Amino acid sequence: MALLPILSYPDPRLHTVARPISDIGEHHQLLIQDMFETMYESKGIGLAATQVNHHERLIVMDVSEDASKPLILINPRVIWLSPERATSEEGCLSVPGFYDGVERAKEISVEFLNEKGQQQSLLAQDLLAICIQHEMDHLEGKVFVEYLSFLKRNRIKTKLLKAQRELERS
Ligand code: QAP
Ligand code: CO
Repeated sequence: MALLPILSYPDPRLHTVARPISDIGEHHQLLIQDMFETMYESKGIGLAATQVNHHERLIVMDVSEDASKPLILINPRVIWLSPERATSEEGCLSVPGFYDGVERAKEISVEFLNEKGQQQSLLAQDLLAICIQHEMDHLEGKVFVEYLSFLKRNRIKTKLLKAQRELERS
């Protein structure tokens, strides 16, 4: 097991479109374990492979309070989005310390493969539905700050770049 470095916005690699996984191999099982360890250690509820600079269509998440409901989504596909939408406060392990409201579908139905390569489907609501949409955006190279105004996004970009420069100097 290992903690993986997480790419921080505005790293251009976060805008990579991930490729589908055609064969789930041993290295994917290792990557999944490392992604869970990294996510739990950082107190996250979702992590896309993109965020650890691995550009395949793989997401790990766990929206439970006690790290008891790990969920692995490989090659997820949206089947249905509810017309009903809601705004909720989002954050991102790649945008540490910043949170803002994003409007998304309240419910989502997705199809995906689990870690054994078995086809699964899931109808999700509320936080899980939001998290799936947020993480699927990462696989398309999209970060939640792209839904915010130019002004807000630039403020976040500048602050994160400054924080990263200060880390490099120390
Ligand atoms: C995406 O985000 C999400 O800034 C997952 O300092 C977030 O796990 C979906 C985190 C909210 C739906 C609602 C962020 C941890 C974790 C931070 C995360 C931080 C420490 C974010
Ligand atoms: Co994120």
